[in-house]
Amino acid sequence: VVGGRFTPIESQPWVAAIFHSRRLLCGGSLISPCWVLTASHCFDGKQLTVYLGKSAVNETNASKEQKFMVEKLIIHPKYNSSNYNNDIALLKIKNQNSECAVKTATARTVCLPPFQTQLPDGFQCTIAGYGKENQYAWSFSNILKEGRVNLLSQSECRRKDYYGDRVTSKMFCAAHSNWSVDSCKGDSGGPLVCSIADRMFLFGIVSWGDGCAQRNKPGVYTKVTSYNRWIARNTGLSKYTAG
Ligand code: 4AZ
Repeated sequence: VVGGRFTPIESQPWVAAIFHSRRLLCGGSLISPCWVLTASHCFDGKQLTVYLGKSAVNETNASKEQKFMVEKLIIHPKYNSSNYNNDIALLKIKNQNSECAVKTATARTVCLPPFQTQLPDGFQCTIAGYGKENQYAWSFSNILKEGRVNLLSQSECRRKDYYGDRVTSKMFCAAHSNWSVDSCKGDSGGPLVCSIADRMFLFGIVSWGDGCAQRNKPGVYTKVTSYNRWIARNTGLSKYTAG
């Protein structure tokens, strides 16, 4: 995350850190005890480890974190790796005792918004992740960060000087009013959450953008409200879950 601030995992306890070997690969969000929602473009079928409750990437706090392997990886069948359309994937997680996540102060589920819920343009939401703190950084952030961004209208984001028709109806854009806050490399797969009536709902999955925190180049997010039925069908969860 560019801009924003460091945050304890307790503030974003649905955040999952997805590792390949010892390296951070992507973020994700816990949507039920056994399921993490993330981005398709993160994967090429390697062996993955998922952590919940991680405030710092290179520190292990056994009393706070939970470690899982991936029992099942479901990439959206219409994922298009050339334009990142349908950039959404589900990970079924289990630990060494074949158990799913346990709700604690550092790990809990996030709500899925009802199908096709539309928030107003300009609505303020929060992104979180362990990704780069600026576009040119050599490494990811060690500490989890969060930042506030505002939802942009589809028409603004499809302007020629923004992204034109690279932004599909299954994507939306979000940015800070002065372009100082954005998701960045390493945040992919992680959450954009919006608070409604004091509940946090997962509206977006960090997907792509031209660089990070660049003028007229907002972050682009997978529109989670287009996928309720796909998520329900593949997880057996009802249409949406309450955290
Ligand atoms: C990336 O490379 C990436 N500024 C993620 C998010 C954004 C740009 C790039 C949005 O994973």
